[in-house]
Amino acid sequence: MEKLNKLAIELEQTSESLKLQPDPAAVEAFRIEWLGKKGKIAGLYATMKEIDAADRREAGQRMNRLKQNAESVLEQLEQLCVQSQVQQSLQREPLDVTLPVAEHMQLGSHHPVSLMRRRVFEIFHRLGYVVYDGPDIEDDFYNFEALNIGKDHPARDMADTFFLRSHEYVLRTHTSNTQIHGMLGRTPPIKMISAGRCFRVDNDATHSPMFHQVECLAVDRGLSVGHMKGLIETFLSELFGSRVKTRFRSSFFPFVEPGAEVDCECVLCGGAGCRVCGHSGWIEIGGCGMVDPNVFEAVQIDSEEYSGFAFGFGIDRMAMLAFGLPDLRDLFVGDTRLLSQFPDQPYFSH
Ligand code: FA5
Repeated sequence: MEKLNKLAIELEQTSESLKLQPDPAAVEAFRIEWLGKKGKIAGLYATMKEIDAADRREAGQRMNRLKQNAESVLEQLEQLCVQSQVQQSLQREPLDVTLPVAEHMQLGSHHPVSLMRRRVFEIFHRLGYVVYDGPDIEDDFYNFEALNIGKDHPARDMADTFFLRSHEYVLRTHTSNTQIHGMLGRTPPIKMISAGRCFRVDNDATHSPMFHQVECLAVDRGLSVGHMKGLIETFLSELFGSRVKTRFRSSFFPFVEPGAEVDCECVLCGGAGCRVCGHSGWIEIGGCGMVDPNVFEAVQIDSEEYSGFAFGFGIDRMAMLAFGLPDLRDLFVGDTRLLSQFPDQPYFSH
């Protein structure tokens, strides 16, 4: 009993002194000295057999209490150590989250192609069109076959294609594949818009091997060329302002009939003719037309009941016009000196 009393006092004193300066090494030493296998508490339990049978019960209870006290002291000391370490590191590395950011920090900016795509989506969203996505890697059916571009069709040469895995898959050559994804398994009315990367073996001031297109498709009863032309003109004047002249040129795409190409006046020369527009005064931005009955057949839509129109425009070309860029490929070099110059609202004033 005397030994128990002495140890209880010693535990209290040790605990007080350790709490004054919590230190992980001293706390570990405390654990070993008091609660370790050969520690003071274990030593105390070993003396149990020497105690008179009459006192054993009380002695056992007091030993258990002492052990519990030692365990709770250990827990407190460990918590104090963590707190003191946090305090010390705060003093060593003061962190003031209210300070303004360093002046030399450069903020990123949106890529001109992203700005253009966002603006196009905004316009079509207001017109009630739904945004669809489509894969960059496409199989023959979606990129060619269902779009009425048969195996031996010369249009496959027109689109100089990057083929994958022995011609089974292609890097999509246009976003018109999303027309097929958008129509298959759906019943009109359909009003969709889709944008993304396209790939062709092309390389000059107005052509890049990787470029972006936006595709629009509307299918319903009674849609006509007039609806298509009205929509394209509304869209382009929303985008570029009513000052920019546009024109439609009759053209051929296997998936539309009739088809046309859409040109905008070259902003770099104001229509006078320059190197970028091939001295024509116009820059082609895309193709359009009424959905061909063969395409409707491939997606099981009745062409007797429904008609539709579609167009696919080059987003990079539109960015080129909006920002007055002389070479479209500059957009993909990754030079931040160029890319950081584009404001969020770059469009011509109305
Ligand atoms: C097509 O790709 C058709 N799928 C468009 C279409 C959709 C027609 C729906 C009818 C109905 P085209 O090959 O003309 O058409 O390309 C359309 C536009 O994509 C071009 O006018 C141009 O703006 C852009 N474009 C095409 N190739 C490149 C390229 N290599 N680099 C940058 N832009 C390109």
